[in-house]
Amino acid sequence: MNALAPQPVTQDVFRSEILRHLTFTVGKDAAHASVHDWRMALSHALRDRIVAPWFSATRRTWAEDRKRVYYLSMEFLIGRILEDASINVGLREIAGAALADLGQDFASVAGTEPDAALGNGGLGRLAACYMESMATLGCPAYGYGIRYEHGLFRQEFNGGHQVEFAEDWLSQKHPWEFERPECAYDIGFKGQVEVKGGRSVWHPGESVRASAFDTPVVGWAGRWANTLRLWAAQPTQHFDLKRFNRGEYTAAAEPETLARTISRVLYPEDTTHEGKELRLKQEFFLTSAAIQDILRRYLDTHSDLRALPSKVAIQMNDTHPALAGPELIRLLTDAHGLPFEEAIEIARSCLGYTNHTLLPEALERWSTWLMGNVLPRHMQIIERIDEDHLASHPKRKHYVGIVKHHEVRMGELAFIMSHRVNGVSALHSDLVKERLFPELHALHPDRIINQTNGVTPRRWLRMANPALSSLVTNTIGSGWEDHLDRLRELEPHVEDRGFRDAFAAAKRANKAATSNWVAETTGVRVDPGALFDVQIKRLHEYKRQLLNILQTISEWHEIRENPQADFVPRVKIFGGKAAPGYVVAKEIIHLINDVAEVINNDPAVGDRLKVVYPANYNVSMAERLIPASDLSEQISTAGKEASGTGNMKLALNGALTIGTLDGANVEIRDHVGAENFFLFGLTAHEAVERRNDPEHSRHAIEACEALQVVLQLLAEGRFSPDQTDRYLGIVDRVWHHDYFLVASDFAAYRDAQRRVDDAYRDPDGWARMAALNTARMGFFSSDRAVRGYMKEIWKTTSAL
Ligand code: 26V
Repeated sequence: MNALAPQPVTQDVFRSEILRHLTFTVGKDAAHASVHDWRMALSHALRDRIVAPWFSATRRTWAEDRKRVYYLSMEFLIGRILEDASINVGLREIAGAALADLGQDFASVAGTEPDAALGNGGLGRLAACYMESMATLGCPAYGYGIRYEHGLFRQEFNGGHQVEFAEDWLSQKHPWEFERPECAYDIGFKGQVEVKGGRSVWHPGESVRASAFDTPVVGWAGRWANTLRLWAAQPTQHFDLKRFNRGEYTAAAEPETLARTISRVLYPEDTTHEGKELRLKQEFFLTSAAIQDILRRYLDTHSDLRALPSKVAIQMNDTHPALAGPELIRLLTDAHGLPFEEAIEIARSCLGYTNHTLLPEALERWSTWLMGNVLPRHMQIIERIDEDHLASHPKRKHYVGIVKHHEVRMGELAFIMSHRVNGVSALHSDLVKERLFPELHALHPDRIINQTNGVTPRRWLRMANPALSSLVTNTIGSGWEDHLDRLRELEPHVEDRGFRDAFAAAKRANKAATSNWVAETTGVRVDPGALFDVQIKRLHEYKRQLLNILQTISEWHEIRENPQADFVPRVKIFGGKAAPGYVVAKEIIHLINDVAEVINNDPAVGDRLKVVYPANYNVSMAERLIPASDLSEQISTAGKEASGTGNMKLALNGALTIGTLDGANVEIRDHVGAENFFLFGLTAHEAVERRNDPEHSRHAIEACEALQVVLQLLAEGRFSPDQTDRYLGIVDRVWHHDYFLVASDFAAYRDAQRRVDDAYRDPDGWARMAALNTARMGFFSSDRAVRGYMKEIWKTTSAL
């Protein structure tokens, strides 16, 4: 028997394991342990249970010499780990009971865990879902990222303004990671390139050490576990004792401070590229450490680098790790002596690139000056890749290529260096072909494919929504957690009144709990019977939180104009952060808070309309709000949201969508049925056409009296009595600079909200539609998405 295989766990066994860790790992006596101590003890007891599947998975991968997937991402937006891990190893109930035995409450203990917020939004959370699905599917994989000391900033509101504070998740010990000081690589920057005996030798002018920290990621039922390897930057030079002894204390610590800057903080911009040297260094730091680690592991048991693609698949999560191509070529040629032409083919066969955005301001472009200065050898290789591509495609248009106008375009680099490029929803992948890379697509018609995003049902249904999960299990049995298509079996039950009532009751219970939470966190009392209308996502003009708040103002005005009319009570819930430098987004946050202040304190409105905006939206807040949502706001300007994944989580949890034909909304609507989805607005092609009319907003405003009223109220300062001109800028933008077509879609949005009200007036009809959403969302499991990547991009199979 395997000595490492742990005893089968009973409540008593697990209880004593918690106590053992409390004593020997935490060093505390039960009588004096704090909630934090209990969390550490519980986490270690659980971690022990993950080590066995982790070791056996790793051993099998070695023994069977399996192809491994390497997921390179600057962001992993994990959230809390404890409860999710306990569910996946099947110990959630036992852990709860064992803790109760010890006088502790599982939710209170788990609730003290800080979110691992190593990401901004969609792209980072997708990486976390895919890690969990790769583990569930038994796909041997490593995630590679950066161990930021400070994750995404903490948001507070002060007088309605967003204020940012440094996030500090590592101020407490992180119990899930294993430090691997023996696994470290030097990462060079700057310096010169010398040609010696026909080979290029790069002599970096600076270097830092990338040191590994491993976190196991366990899949459903504990059948498999992979590694998330995060790199921390450390100085290569040792502490300068001579300077210290001379009394130069700060100077002695300088190299250390400098090196650590690289993994100090996550960049909080998720849509605007700034050509900052530190960001480029972070990207190369991650990429070089990962590629060195991948080659080291391969060469441990193989010697022929030509066969690398049979054992290695590298996925680039957007262009942030796009230096993977040049870095792999550099190591294959400069360090291992392969000819350039072979190196480029090997690299391309290993690499895949996922595009997550079409927004021009988000596309990474580095000046050739900065690239040449920070990474001189890579700049040469990039130029060579570009020349090689032009030579193979002599008809390539003069404006196509990687290096243009003294800039390196990372999208083109990633495209040319990958054997597959994928978009993240059907519509987005079409737009990647049509709008982003039309010429490269013509030259490589089979390269761009689609892999529609997905979300993990373990975290986003089973864990976040125990009420609905129990109903599902009681109705169709267990097993849906890793076969989400089985939710279809709910459909016949939807015709059953008892099932619909139970479905509505689960939603109602979640709303009641969330009402209490809203009162505690915002001070606003909301009616759990009201329609919970939820828009939770990063603040961005294209996501059109502005459209939502303008419609809210319109609704408020109507209630005041027709106090006797029969309004459907609503709670408008907003959540999300703005990039600290994004002035317009911050103005919209201020507006939402100002509008909330007026509406929530208007006695003429009462419980018919409330607006709440709890600060510091993060993964944990999403887990709280999504199960309590009735209406999911997915109202981006068509053509701008690559996919969305919050839209999937909400629909899966029985929220109906009000949305445009954008990103994955299109496919969600196809799956749940057009009659169970509130569609409105211009299509992606209509939006482009609409902008050809230079007066599009004026025309839209003149045609819509309700919008005129709203803009008038704003201009009068009705929501900013202390500063009546505060929102003139917003009013002016809607009139004259409305690139995101808020005015053009306003009337249609308002009509759609009317249809929502009408539908909500029939509670049973609403429950039917909501239940059909849950029943038909199985396609959007990240297991399906990862299977797609395995088959179409990584060419790998499950080890299970
Ligand atoms: C972009 C940039 C631009 C350069 C500066 C740093 C930085 C950091 C992150 C990003 C990523 C933005 C792209 C992104 O998050 N896209 C979202 O990806 C989701 C997953 O595919 C998708 O559902 C969302 O629609 C898409 O906006």
